[in-house]
Amino acid sequence: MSSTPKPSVDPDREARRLSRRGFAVWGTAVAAATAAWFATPTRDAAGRLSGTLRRSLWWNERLARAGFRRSSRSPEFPRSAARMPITNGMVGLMNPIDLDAWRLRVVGAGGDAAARVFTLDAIRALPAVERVVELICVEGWSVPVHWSGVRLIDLAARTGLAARDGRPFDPDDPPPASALFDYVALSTPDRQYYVGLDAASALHPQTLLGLGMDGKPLALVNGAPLRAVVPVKYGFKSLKRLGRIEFTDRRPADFWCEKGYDWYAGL
Ligand SMILES: Nc1nc2c(c(=O)[nH]1)N[C@H]1C(S)=C(S)[C@@H](COP(=O)(O)O)O[C@H]1N2
Ligand SMILES: [Mo]
Repeated sequence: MSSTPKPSVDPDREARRLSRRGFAVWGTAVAAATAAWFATPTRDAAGRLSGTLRRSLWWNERLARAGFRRSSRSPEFPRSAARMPITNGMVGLMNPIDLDAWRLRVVGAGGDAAARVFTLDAIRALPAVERVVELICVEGWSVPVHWSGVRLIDLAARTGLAARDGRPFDPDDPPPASALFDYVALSTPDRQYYVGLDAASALHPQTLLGLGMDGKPLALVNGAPLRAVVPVKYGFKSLKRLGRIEFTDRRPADFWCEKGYDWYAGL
C-alpha cells in the first residue's frame, strides 16, 4: 500500500508566493523598460518622425553598434557579377566643378586650423584596392558595383587625423575606439549634401574613397573625382563628389536623416 508523499510545501501557498514574486520581478522590469523608453533620446529627424519611431531607431542603433565588428563584412561578388547602378541623387553635384582645382580637405585633431589638404594624386598614392560590393538604395534596388579606390582607414591612419591625439597608427591594427574620434562627417565641396558616419563604419576595411567604377574613372554623375563607398550602409551614405572629411566627437548632421531617414542606416 503506497501513501502519497506529503508535499514539503503547501502548493497553494507556494503558487501565491511565486505569483507575488513574479509580479515584483516583471513589474520592476516593465517599469525599468518604460523609464528607459521615455528617457531614449529622440534627437534625430526632430519633428519628422513620431517619438515612437525615433525611439525604436535609437534602440536599433544601440543593438546594431554593439554587434558591429571590424571583422563583419558586407558580401563581395566576382567581377563578372558587377553592373552599373542606377544614377541616383544629384544633391551637391549641381555647381560647376574645376577638377584641376579640386582638393580634399580633412579636419581632425587640432580642428580647422590644422586641416590637411590633399590633391587627387596624393589620394591615388595610397594603396589601391578594388572591390565588388552591393550598392543598396533605400528606394528599393541594389546592384553589385565594381569599385576602385583607396581605403578611408589608410588615409585616416597615415595622417593620424582620426586619432584624438593626432598620432598616425597602423591601419591593420587600429587603436581602441576610445583613442579615436567617435564620428566622421563627409560633405560635398558646396556642402549641399552631407552625411554622418559612426567611426567604426567609416574606418571599416571595406569603406573606400572611390576613384573609379567598372574599371574606369568616376563619371561626374557618379561623384568624380572622389566619392565615399560605404558598403556597410545604405547607398545614401556613399556620398558623391567628396570635398571635406571631418573626424569629430559631435554626431554629424545628415542630409537624408533630416528628411526622416534613420541616421545609422546600417545594413
Ligand atoms: N552628393 C551626393 N551623393 C549621393 C547622393 C546625392 O544626392 N548627392 N545620393 C546618394 C544615394 S541615395 C545613392 S543610392 C547613391 C547612388 O550612387 P550612384 O548615382 O553612383 O548610383 O549615391 C548617394 N550619394
Ligand atoms: Mo539611394
